[in-house]
Amino acid sequence: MKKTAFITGATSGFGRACAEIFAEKGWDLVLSGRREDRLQELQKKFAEASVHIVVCDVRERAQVEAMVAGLPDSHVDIDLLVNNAGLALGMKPAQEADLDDWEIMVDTNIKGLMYVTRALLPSMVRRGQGHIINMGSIAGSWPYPGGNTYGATKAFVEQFSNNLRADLHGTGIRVSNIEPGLAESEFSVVRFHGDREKADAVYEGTEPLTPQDIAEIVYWLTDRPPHVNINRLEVMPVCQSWGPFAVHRKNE
Ligand code: NDP
Ligand code: 8X3
Repeated sequence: MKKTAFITGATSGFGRACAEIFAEKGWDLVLSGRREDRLQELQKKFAEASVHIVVCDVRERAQVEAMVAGLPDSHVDIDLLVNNAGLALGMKPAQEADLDDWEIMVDTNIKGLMYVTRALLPSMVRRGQGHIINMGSIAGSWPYPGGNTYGATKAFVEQFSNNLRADLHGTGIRVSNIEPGLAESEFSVVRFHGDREKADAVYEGTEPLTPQDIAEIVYWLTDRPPHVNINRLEVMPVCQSWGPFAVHRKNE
């Protein structure tokens, strides 16, 4: 039976890699993002698959509602939602950070994810099937200097995922939260407002996760037997682990 995946943030990084893997596996796709040229390019690239593209800024509730209300009959039954659209902006300490950056992260990573989920859930519940895979982050569990609001938005994603599972008890719908660590995509270029040198420095001398690594995990989650729900899955590259607690000393 044909299945349909709805992927937000499909124009780059993890979302794009997910689109590739699900197209290869023969799924139909709904791909969304703000950059229309990239969505069109993907639609051409996956000519073999049935791909519906929608330009949508997930921060805009009316746009999200229109996107879901406007799904064509061929793509209306969504088996998988990959709530992936998201971003980090800035790495300054809280006392210096730009409040506009904070608001954009809250509007995208929290409110956008809420809007898309709320719009798609009723039809999943009606059909008694579906899987929501949210893109959390290690930053949702582990604090680091400059992580402030970004980490807090991903902590929301983790707890929202758990609470969705509680609400969806008995419906047959699965919910998973993936929590990746260091991964190379456009993430750091966006985080540093287009400063490619700073972005490249994040990955210098490392072997980070790739979007393909994450897409394979997303596919694997969907490919578990229907009675199996992976609640959360944290993944880091081998080159990444934890540091000691920071202790400020009087002579510093
Ligand atoms: P990219 O910057 O490569 O991709 C981000 C995607 O999100 C783009 O397709 C972008 O599309 C979309 N997006 C951003 N803002 C909006 C918006 N307002 N409306 C609609 N779409 C939007 O980064 P990644 O692929 O790395 O990130 C994907 C997710 O993974 C994010 O949620 C991120 O927080 C998370 N993550 C990333 C990690 C990393 O190290 N890379 C690690 C852990 C989690 P467009 O600009 O076209 O709208
Ligand atoms: C992205 C991972 O460690 O840069 O979510 O916050 S990290």
